[in-house]
Amino acid sequence: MATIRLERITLREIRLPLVERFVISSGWMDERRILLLEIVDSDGAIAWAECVADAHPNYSPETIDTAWLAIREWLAPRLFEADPAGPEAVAAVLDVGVKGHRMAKASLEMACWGLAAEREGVALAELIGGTRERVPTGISIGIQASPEALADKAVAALDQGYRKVKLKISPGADVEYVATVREAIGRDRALAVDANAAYTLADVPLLARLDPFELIMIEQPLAAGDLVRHAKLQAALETPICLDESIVDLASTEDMLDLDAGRIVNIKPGRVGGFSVSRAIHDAALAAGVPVWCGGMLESGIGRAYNVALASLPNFHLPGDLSPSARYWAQDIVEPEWTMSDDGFVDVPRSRAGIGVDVDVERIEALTVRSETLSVHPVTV
Ligand code: OSB
Ligand code: MG
Repeated sequence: MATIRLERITLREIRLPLVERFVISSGWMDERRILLLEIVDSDGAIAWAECVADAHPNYSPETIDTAWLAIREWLAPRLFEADPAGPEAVAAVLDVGVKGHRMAKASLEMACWGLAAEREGVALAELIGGTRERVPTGISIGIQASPEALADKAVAALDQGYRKVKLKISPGADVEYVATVREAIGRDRALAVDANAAYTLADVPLLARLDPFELIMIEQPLAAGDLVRHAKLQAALETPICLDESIVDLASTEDMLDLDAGRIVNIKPGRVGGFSVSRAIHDAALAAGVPVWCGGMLESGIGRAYNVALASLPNFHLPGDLSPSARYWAQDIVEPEWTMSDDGFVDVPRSRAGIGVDVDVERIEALTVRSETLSVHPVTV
C-alpha cells in the first residue's frame, strides 16, 4: 500500500437535529454535535471521516471537545510526522505516547483507510476485505414513555423490514417493557436489549427475569470495566451477554473470551481506535466461535459509510445498528442517502472508489459551527 503523506486535516463541528429524541439509560439527545474530519494528502487526494464522540461523557469518557484537543495537540502532529506506510500502519503511529482517546484516534485512522481506498480506486469495503454485497440491519429504539408506546415503535420497525429490534432499557423501564414488546411482536422476531451499563450485580435476579423472553442478547448490562462481574452475571443468565462499552481494544476482547464475560461482541470501529483494531477483534472472535455485529453511534452518512464497509466482513452475522439516514435525520449530509430494502438490508457500495457516497460539502459548510485546519507546515504569525 502506498505511503500516506498528509498535508492538511480540517476539523469541523456540525449540529444535526435528530428526527426524534433518543433516550438511553444515561442520558438523552435531541441533536447530534458531530465532529467531521477532512484529510488531504500531498497529491491533493481527499477523504472525509467522522468522530463518534458525543457532546457529553455519558457513554464514554471521550467527548467531541476532548477528541478535538487530542487530534490537534497530539494525534495530527504524529501523523504529519510519520508518513505511515499505509492505513494499516496508522493505529501504531497514533498509539505512541498517547493512551486512550480511541475515538479521536479512530476518526483519523478510518480517514486514512478512506483515503487509501480513494487513491487506489477501490471501494472501502473491498480494501478492508469485506465480502458481503448487503448487510442486515436492526434498529435501536430509545426508552419510551410507556411499554405500549415502545411496543408500537417495535411493531412499526418490523413492518418496515428491520431484521432485529434492540430496546434501550434502564432500571424501572425493563421487564415490563420487554414483556409488552415480546407479546406484541411474537416469539420468532429477533429482539435484544441494551442497558448501557445501568445495572449492578445486585440486579442478577431482575435480569434473570428477562430470560423467558428469549432475547438474542442483553447488551452491556454492567459497567465498562466490569469484565469479571459480567462473567458472574453470564453464569447466572441463559440470555447471551453482548459487550459494547467494555470492548475497547483486542486485549479486552480476549479477556471477555477467556472469562466468558459475554458471548457476542458489538464492534464499533469508532470506539476501538479504527479498522485495524476492529479487524483484530473480528478475527479473535471468529477464532473463538463468537459472533460479532456492527454497532452505531447515531452517525451521519459519513460515519455510516465506514460502519457499513466494516459490517461487510464475513463474521458480521448478526444485524448491525445500521439504520437508514431517514431514521435519524430530516436530511443527511451525503448523497445518495443511506436506504434500507423492504427486507431490511443496506447495500454495501462496491462499484465506486472510496467511501461510496458523495459528501455534501456545501451543506456541511452551512451547518458548520466551528472549524480548524491543521497543517503539516504550521503557519506561524
Ligand atoms: O449503546 O449502542 C449504543 C447510540 C449512542 C450511544 C450508544 C449506543 C447507541 C445506539 C444507537 O444504540 C445505534 C444507532 O446508531 O442506530
Ligand atoms: Mg450499546
